[in-house]
Amino acid sequence: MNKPRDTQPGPGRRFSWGRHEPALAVPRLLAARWLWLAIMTTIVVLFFVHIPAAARRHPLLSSLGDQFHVGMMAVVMLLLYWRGPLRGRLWLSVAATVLAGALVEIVQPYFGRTGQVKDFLLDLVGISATVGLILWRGHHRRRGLVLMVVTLLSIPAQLYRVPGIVAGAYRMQKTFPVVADFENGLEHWLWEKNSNPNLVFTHVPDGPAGGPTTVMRVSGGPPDHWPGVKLRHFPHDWSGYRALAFDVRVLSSGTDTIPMGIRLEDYPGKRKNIYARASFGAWDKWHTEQVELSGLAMSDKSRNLDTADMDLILFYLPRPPRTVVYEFDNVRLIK
Ligand SMILES: [Ca+2]
Repeated sequence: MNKPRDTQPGPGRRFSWGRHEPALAVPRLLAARWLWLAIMTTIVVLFFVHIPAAARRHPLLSSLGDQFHVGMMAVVMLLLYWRGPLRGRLWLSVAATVLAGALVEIVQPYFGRTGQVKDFLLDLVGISATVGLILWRGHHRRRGLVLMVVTLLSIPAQLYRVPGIVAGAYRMQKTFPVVADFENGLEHWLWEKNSNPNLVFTHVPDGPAGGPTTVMRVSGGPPDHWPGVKLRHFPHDWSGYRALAFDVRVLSSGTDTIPMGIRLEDYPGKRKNIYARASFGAWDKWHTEQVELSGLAMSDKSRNLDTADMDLILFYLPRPPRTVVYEFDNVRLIK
């Protein structure tokens, strides 16, 4: 019979490098150097591999995907703190992990991924939570627990929209090629503000067909340059359709035509920050606008919009001189 083993990891005599003992006990498993290397390598690879189209188009995975940064950077931070030249040195481990997180975002575009400040901020959430854990469990400082809890609370704040987005995206798959008619509360979760407009979904007695219906009402004005609304999580393949159509009107006393814009992004253009753009006008009566999709050139003129791999629709007011209130209804693709 084996003697019962101490489940607490002992002081790190088995490690040869570094005089500093991690205050947070090293899991026994990590005594195996190959495992440390394997976990670290896996994480590095995950930051740079191409995300399969099925995953990035999946409403749940694409919404949760960013949050992987939190967990992965927390693990990187722990690995650096537990083993290697920074072993036991909390603040040097923090500095190295922050630097690594920044480098990942800088290098990612060369691997066909998108470097984003948002991802780096999520890295900081993971690192900060880990610092809290080490201060709390390792150094027995209660403020470590506070730091960890407060940091982790920012995650539900980012995730509260996810169930609505997932439900809305699944519903849109059924109504497609109608992208939005605003008649079901679920699709309201899918629209996001661009710049800082006021956005409501409201019932009007005089919709595009003359009768009552629910529409999306947006108001934006100075000092915002591109106040508008954007939509993701729709079915990505528009290649069978000729145009994107929508009903639009402006709520104002005048009869001026208000210049408006639509920006369409395909997935391949994201990392180069290129997109297709079209202009249209709106006035105080409902009318149907159609944006022809074929031959719509990207902003750098390198190619046309890839309608088989669409990622984003953005309606906006280009540098409005005053506040404008406008309404949309029946956003749909037509053949
Ligand atoms: Ca409607």
